This record gives sequence, structure tokens and C-alpha cells, in this order.
Amino acid sequence: MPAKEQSQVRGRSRSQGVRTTLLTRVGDGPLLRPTDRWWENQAVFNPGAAEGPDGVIHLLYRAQGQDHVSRFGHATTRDGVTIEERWPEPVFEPDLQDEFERLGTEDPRLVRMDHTYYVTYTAASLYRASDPHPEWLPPGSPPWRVRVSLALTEDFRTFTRLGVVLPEMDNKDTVLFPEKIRGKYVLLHRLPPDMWIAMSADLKTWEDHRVVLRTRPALWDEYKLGAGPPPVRTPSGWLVCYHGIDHHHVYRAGFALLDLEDPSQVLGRSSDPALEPRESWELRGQTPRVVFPSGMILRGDELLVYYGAADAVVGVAQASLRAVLASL
Ligand code: BMA
Repeated sequence: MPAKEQSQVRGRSRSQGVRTTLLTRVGDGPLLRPTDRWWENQAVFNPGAAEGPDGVIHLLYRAQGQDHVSRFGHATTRDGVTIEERWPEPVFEPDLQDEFERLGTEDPRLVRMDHTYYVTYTAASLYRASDPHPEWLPPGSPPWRVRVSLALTEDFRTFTRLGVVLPEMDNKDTVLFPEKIRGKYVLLHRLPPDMWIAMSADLKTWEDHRVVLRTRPALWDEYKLGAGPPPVRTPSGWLVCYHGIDHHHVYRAGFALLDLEDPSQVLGRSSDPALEPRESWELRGQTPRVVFPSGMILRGDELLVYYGAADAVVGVAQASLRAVLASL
């Protein structure tokens, strides 16, 4: 975008942000807030983001109304920081006939491969599988269950459900890489407290599960961590933005870099968080002190990160890719 136009984006100039370490908030408030519509009048947060072939950025966000069921809303932006369209109805809702997602569909993450957008999301239910890996369930697991499901769309109006991708385990924070690597689909997932990686030939059977990032004692990601947005390809490696939680339940965002050919190999990792809750709308909401990165767009050297704040609103922050890579 030309410099002049950039500074005139309606009320949202890229120079207005509050500087943290690496990511700078764009504008002086949330990018998306709840509306008075029944399905999104309580909270809108944790958006997936993907850029279409025409340069339009699609945001698929988690929305809650008074029933507290999570559905997905759809918004678009071309410059990345000005919302142009926001669909008045939810575009995706829990399938009440589906035992895996009766309690809601949450935290959509988006990648585009050719003309198809792949949506991985958390399906919430009371479903209890006879778990072949009970040791993977964290002690004191809550009575509700979470699985990861996959849906495909080309237009954000009709979706094809491919169902649960990792049926045998409670799981969330699952993101697909935006391209196959050595002929296989690759995803990052989370078995608390760590981030895992797995491969698949067909998007159905996932194999070769390995830990890729572990929690680190006495750092901002000491308690739990999970993938944020899907990884973004850079010349130096796959850039991963992830959330880390400390023992005070503060959610922050940071970066890691994975090998392009073998993404189970970690090439670098932030020692400091790149974004942490500081604004009032990040400190207070449904869940206090949360920034939860979930969408990332790279344009030239500019990296835009979309995040849920306090499980209540959506924020956007920017960084220079060069600066991020230099920090890892
Ligand atoms: C995670 C997920 C997210 C949520 C975050 C902060 O475990 O449930 O949906 O935004 O916690 O509460």
C-alpha cells in the first residue's frame, strides 16, 4: 500500500501502536468487537486469517452470543487493518447431530491451498472416547472434551466437514502447514503442555507424532504452549507464532523457526515474548490477561498477527519479518 494511503486508513494508522518488544499493535483499540447481533453480542475472538488469490484477507473468527455457544463469523480486509465487510450471520455453527461438537466450534485456524481454505477448529463436546493414550490426558482434565476437526470452504459461505482429525485424543491448537512437505500434509497440535508435530498422506491418518516445542521453566511459556496461526514460509524457515502461558495464567505470544524441509527441527525460538497483555481490553474480558495469536499474514517484510484479547475482542499487531527473524 502506498505510504500516503497507509497513514489514512480510517482511524487505524500503522504508526499509532503501543510498542512492545517485537509486535506493535495497529490502531488504538480492537479491530473487531461484539455487535448487537444475537450470535456475537458477547465476544468475538481468536480469528483465523488467510489471504485469497485476489489479495483479500479473510478473517474467520470465533463469536459468542448470550447462549455462549461458539460459532464462526466472517470479515474481510484488503489492507489488513481496516475491516471492509462483516457478514451479518454466522457462517459456521456447531452441528448438533455431531457428537463431537455439540458444545461449540472454537478457534478456527485457516490455510489456503490453491482455491480451497482448510479450517482446523476445536470441537467441544461431552464425548469420551476409550482413549488409547490415557497418559496423554492432563491430570484433572475437565469433564468436557475437545477434539480437532477439519472443514473446507472456497467461499466462506458453504463448508464441507471432513470431521475429527485426531479422534483418539483430547486436543486443540491444531494448525496445518499451508503446503505439503516431502509429499505429506503436516500439522502442529497440542498435547499439554507441549506442541507436537505430525504428518499425513491423506489428512485422515496422522503419524509420526513428535514433540516440537516444550515448555521452558521460569520463562513466559513455562506452564503450557500451543500453536497460534499456521506457520508461514520464510526464506530462513517456517515461522511459527505461538502462545505461551506462565504459572500466573498470563497468555503471551512469541515466535519460533522450524526447518523448511524437516519442520520437526527447531532452528530458533524467542526468549522474550513478542506480545503480552497490556491494553485494558487485553487485561480485562471473559478471561483476563490473554493475547492469543491465531492468524498471521506476511506481505513483503510486514507481518500482521491477528489475536484474541481476553477472550472478548480481536486485535491486530505488526512486526518487521527481518526483525523477527533476527530475534530468533
Ligand atoms: C485456550 C483456548 C482459547 C482461549 C484461551 C484463553 O485454552 O480455550 O480458546 O482463548 O485458552 O482463555
